[in-house]
Parts: sequence; C-alpha cells; structure tokens
Amino acid sequence: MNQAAIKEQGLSAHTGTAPVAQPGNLLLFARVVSPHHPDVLAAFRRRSPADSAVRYSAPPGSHAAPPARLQRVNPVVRRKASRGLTHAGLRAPATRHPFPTHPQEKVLLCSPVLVIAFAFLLILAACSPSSDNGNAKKVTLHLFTWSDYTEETVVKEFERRFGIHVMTDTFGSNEELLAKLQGGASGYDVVVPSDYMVSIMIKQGLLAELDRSKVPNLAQVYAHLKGLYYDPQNTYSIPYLWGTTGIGYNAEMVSSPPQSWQALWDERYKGKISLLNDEREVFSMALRSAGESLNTVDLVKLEAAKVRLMAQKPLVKAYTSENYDQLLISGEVALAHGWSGTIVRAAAEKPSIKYVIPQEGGTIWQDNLCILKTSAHKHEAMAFVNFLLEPQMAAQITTKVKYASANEAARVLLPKEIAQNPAIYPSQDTVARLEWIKDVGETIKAYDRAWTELKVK
Ligand code: SPD
Repeated sequence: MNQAAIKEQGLSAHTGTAPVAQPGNLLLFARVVSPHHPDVLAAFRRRSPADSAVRYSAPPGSHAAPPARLQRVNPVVRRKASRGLTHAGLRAPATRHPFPTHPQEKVLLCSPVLVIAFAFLLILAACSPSSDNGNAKKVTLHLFTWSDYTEETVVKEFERRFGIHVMTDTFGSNEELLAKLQGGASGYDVVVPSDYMVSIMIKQGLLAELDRSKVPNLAQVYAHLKGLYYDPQNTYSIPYLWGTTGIGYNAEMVSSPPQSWQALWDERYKGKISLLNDEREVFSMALRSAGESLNTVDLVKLEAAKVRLMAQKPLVKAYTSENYDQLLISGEVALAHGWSGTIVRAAAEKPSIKYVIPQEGGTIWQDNLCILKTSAHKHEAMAFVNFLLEPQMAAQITTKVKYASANEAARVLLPKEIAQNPAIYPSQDTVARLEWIKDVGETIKAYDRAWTELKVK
C-alpha cells in the first residue's frame, strides 16, 4: 500500500516482516544435508510468491479465482505458515535444537566447506524473489459480491491509490453467498449481503465488528438507511446500495402495463415470463400477490404460496437472477420479476422496457458492505469499504449499476435522469407499500423445502 494512502486511512504500514534467512535454521540444514541438496533449495523456493499456494492471486481485475480454489487453499494461512507466522500474525516460536552436541558436528561446523555453503545460502536467500526483506508484497483483497454490481474504474482507482489488488467473485443470491461461506470458502475479505442475510451472518458469527473510525464516510449515509433492524448500531455492516423488487416488462409485448403480481400468472404470456432464481424473493412475490406478509411463518400460507408457484411454473421460461435484462432486451421474455437497477439498465438499452412495483407491494432491500471475521486484511478491507462510500465513487457506481446509493452526498453528483428516476429512487408513497425481508428463524427450513420442491418438480 502506498505510504500516503496508509496515512490517509490511519493504517499501519505493512513492511514485510520475516527475513528469510535465519542463521540458526541454516545451520540446522547444514547439519544433515548438503546445502546444494535439492531439498535445501526447494525449502527456499517454497517461500516464493510464485508458489502454487499463493499463485491464485491473479492480476487486479481478474476474475480467475474460483471459490472452490479458495476453499482448498487459504493462501494467507499458507503464506504465514511459510514465513513462520501464526494465523494471528505473530511469529511462531523458533524451534531450538540442542546444538552442537556431537563432536563430529563441531568439526563439520568449522569446516571451510560449510562456511562457504552457509554464505551461499545466505546469498541465495537474500536474492530470492520471495524474500520479504523490505519488499512488502502487495495485498490482494477478495471481494464477494452480486453479479453486475461492480464499477471497474472505481476498483482500478482504489488499486491505484492504495496499491492493493482487488479480486472479485460473484454470487446470485443471499443463500448462495451463505452456502459458499458455510461450505468453507475462506479467502474472502469483503462480502455484500442484503439486510436479512446480515442478521443471519451476525448470528452465525461470520462477520467482523467494524472499526467505524476507519469508515468516516459512514457519516454521509442517509440517516434513515442506518441503524436498520438487521444491525441496529451498524456494528457489522455499512449500507451500500438499495433498491426494490418489481416487474420489468416490454411495453411492446404486453397489452397493458401490469398493475398486479397476477400478471405473472397470465396464460397469454406463457413461456415469456422469467422469475428471480431467489428463494425469498420468489416466495415474497407469491405471498404479497395473495395479500400476505412476505415474512410469514404460517405454514398454511406458505404451502398455499407454493401451490400457486407450482401452478405458475409452466408459464415460466427461466428462474434467473443474472440475465433477465438480456432476456427482456432480446424479447425472449415480456415480463421479468426482477430488481430495480437491472431493469433500469435494460430500459436504458431498450426504451420500451419499463419497471413497475405492483399495487400489492413487494420487497425493499439494502445490500451492505461487510468484512468477514476470517479476513486477513481487515484494515485494507475497511479502507476499501470507506473508499466505495466516497461521494464521487458512490455516484460513479450508481451511474453504472443503476441502484440507489446509500450515500446522500452522492445523489447530487448523479445525472438528473438517475437522481430523479423513481424506479431508482422511489417516492415515499411507493416505499410505504414495501416490506423488508427478515430472518424467519427456523421456518426457513419450510421455505427451503418448498423452494426445492418447486425447482425440482
Ligand atoms: N445484480 C445485482 C442485484 C443486487 C440485488 N440485491 C438484492 C437482494 C434482494 N433480496
């Protein structure tokens, strides 16, 4: 990280700690094998950043690190282990061997051959590209976020200003995010769960408490978006982007603008309807279409919603959260259950596409920047979170992704057609018809069963 950026963020400098060559260690090697022995050289090479344990840190902007890989290898642990550091960043106590104990060893230690070998190894270690001697390795932050949620120029600017790489992986639903983390994906630093998922992740102990003094831009977040039910003190989450769930439609393909969720059961649009591939969102739509709360824990109501969704299934072309904008643009679907920003983006490409929130109301949601408890780069992660909330950056992100920024100061920097677009920044009246998805506790198992039945049958 460059020094100015470190100062700006009040971060402590990472100077690279572990000298590779430890004379005691080298002598221990020398006691048992020749310094030219391939094993000795290999022992040094293993410290190289080009080592396979760390090689997945691809260049910035690359999407090359598959989560499965992250599950297999926690590079931080491996890297620290190879430098003799514990996971907590402390130096592991050196193993002290009784030395020298044998008269022959004393002779060996005095031999000129050994002195030369020792000098050779010291030079080798000093020249090794893996040496940490003063050359701090660039930190790579791993961001796990929604697809189509990143503004590349903003990320590049962060990398340039802070000297930190950012690698991005994406997910399509909160449940996918949670499943990957529960499945052991351990290399991520910053994640972007929605409201109810923040509360679940807090309960499961997955999130780190934030040092809010490192996120001064939190002060610029709209007061009504802070301290929400899922994290009342914003101890673990920083509001990022928010939006609504409604229907995107192609006005050239439907007889009239849909007023009700019932439009998604209209036989005339058989095969021309897409639904989000998102358990809670799909049940929210089905529950609200019957006038129920989208957080019902009443199993009878939930079952009735499932029956309605089953009946609707033959009309549905696809359950997708990732390409319904393209389906709308290409005319493959006429009606898409979807998120505000994604549909506004489609509308920017094809003006006959519109967005509506049905009269029965639907979901309001907020996605949040959180740092995982397992993150090895919490200071850098907080710098990143704060950076994304700089008004200029936040405005740039919203201009691209078309979701409302939580940053109040960003709104005045937005082009008028975004700042005043009611599909992006809905009116108070619209918001009054909307409901937040909440953690339904144990009832989630019934939702999971119903969702699985719907998807497999
Ligand atoms: N393509 C990005 C969409 C982000 C949507 N987050 C919304 C979650 C609502 N439950």
